[in-house]
Amino acid sequence: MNAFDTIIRGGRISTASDTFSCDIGIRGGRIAALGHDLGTAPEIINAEGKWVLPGGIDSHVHFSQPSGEGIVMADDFESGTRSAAFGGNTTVLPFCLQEKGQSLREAVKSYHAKADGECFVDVSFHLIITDPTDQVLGQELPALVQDGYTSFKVFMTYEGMALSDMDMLRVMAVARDSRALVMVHAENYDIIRFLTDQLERSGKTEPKYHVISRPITAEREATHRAISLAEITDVPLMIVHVSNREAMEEIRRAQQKGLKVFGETCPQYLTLTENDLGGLNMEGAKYVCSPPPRDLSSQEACWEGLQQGVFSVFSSDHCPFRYDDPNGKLVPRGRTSFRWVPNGIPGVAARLPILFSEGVMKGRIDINRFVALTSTNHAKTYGLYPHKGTIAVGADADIAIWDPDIKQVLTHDLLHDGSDYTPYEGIALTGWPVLTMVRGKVVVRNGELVGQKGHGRYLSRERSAYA
Ligand code: DUC
Ligand code: ZN
Ligand code: ZN
Repeated sequence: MNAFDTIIRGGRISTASDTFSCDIGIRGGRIAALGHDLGTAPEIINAEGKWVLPGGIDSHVHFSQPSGEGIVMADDFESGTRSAAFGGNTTVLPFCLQEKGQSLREAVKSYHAKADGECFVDVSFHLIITDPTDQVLGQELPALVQDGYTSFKVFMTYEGMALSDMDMLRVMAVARDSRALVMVHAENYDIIRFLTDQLERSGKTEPKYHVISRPITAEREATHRAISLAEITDVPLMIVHVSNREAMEEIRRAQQKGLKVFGETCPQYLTLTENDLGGLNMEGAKYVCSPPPRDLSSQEACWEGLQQGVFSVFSSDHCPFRYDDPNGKLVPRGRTSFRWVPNGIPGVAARLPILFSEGVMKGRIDINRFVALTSTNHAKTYGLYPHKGTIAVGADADIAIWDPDIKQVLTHDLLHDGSDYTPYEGIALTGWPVLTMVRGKVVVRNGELVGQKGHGRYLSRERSAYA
């Protein structure tokens, strides 16, 4: 009998802390040995000349999320996790949205029904709290944290989703008491409403005005306020999808004070600008997301945040809608005002190749920081480490093999999602994930889907390493 089911031979392995060359012996879906001369196995994967990295963990994606009347999200759990695998990811953390009036348990049940048997990679849910009733805060939330739903997101903006400061404090206090982590969408709701009304009154309704309606000031103020509320309640806080320097500096200041405040940025804030929303007709709708892309100096600030550790995670915020579709970006109401254009862009498969090429290959970050930002820190922050997020004996064999010599222009057909475009079309990339393995099973090999739907499992999570 062979000691291993699979051996990955001859690759250069990088983790968040080290780089070394050795073979990987895999047995029963886990890494069983790292070394040389591991013998033979039924499956030998030749990784010579390739980089062998922990599979990507994308801790910020949206699949099958209700998005308003007449709007359909472009990815369900099947297409979303398939696309994730093509982009070198082995685990994703989608959101489970509580609808107003819905019990959290019901919401969780309905998301499990959407995901069960559909996934190509492993998944685990964050909860979105929109209706923090006494029942939700007093009973459901603590019980769900106990059951492994150990992080939740709250919104400071959006009709029907925005929480008051009082409700944020109440949610945060429950998170602290049950040792959960709170994620915040930080934009000032009233500033956005005020500016949107003003823009509409003066006929400024095209997608490009979306950016004007959500200025950096609105994001900076809400970031500061969310941090203050977390300081008062003594809870670990993740500010998600940070787009600019002023918000980044708020997070840095909190970290320097010793607060458990973390930051996330995303590919759109490194590669897109407000000018992308200015396309003719409705083309700009392809780039409508919140917070919006800013300018080149904001991109520089986001790179600085990644380089200096102010941002510990780099996620896609994959929130996909089809473009040429009346149930997507071209919903009829959206032509009357940017207010109604579905908010969000796809990116689950593009995230890693963009950071690999723009970050590692261009010398902005080293490969160890790449692994930390795209895998290890997600696992630590969201209670999946050390089963996930590293290459070590005993860890799940969740591995992406990268060919650093592949050069190609990013096109939508490489991404295999349910949308009909990518906002990153035309970016010239160096490096590409040529194999994605989830718990020892190859899911994508050389651009071919070889994994089985249903191999992806639901992961109940431990507490955050920071809670
Ligand atoms: N927030 C997200 O996290 N994703 C898409 C839209 C939004 O506002
Ligand atoms: Zn958000
Ligand atoms: Zn999001």
